[in-house]
Amino acid sequence: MPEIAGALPFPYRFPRHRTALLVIDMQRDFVEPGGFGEALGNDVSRLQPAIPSVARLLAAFREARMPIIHTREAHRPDLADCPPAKRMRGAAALRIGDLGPMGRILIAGEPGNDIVPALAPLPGETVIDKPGKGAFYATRLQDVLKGFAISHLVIAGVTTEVCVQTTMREANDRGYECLLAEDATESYFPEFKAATLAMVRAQGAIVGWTATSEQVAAALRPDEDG
Ligand code: TIU
Repeated sequence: MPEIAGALPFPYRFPRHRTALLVIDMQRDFVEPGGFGEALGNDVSRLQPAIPSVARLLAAFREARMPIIHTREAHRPDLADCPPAKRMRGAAALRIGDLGPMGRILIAGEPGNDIVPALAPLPGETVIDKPGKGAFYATRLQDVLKGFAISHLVIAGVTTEVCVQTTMREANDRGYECLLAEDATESYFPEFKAATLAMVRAQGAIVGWTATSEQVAAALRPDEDG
């Protein structure tokens, strides 16, 4: 069974045929100017460093022919799946559903809601739209994972302490052995990213493990014990 000896807080072993890559919300809405992230007042350039690292994970999982699931935070055009509490919170420049430079903010099918071109899903990869922060809430994610007989998840994406951490905790409670790829996730707040990585692996991996994207990719190479 492949092992990431350098994973924290201790080595992570994963069965090759029961492990999937889960990429959270690598969308223009969060990563590019003019989307939801910037409307909330964030410096979206802070998320850019995750892109090449997520690309490294995608390449490794594609090469290994292991399942890849992409999520998008996306609401229906009629906003029926967007609680007013989510839409009206705070003093955003543009709210969910408003028209911005990349189309309507956080609405399925709009240009800004797409996954960034560098990380575009390939045919055969699963794409799941989610109305919440956690990817299990009100989605078919658990059914998809059951269909692939998945027990282990490598998790990447943005933002670390919002949609990524929520999803990782949801997955942990559902019995999945989760590893968060340290350099393939980013936050608008570096201190929140650091705190999230620390709290995930504290208390004997209370939520899961962390490792770099290169450590994950190295463990997937064909010369590794499979
Ligand atoms: N605002 C923020 O940090 N994140 C989100 O709203 N969604 C995700 O993390 N995808």
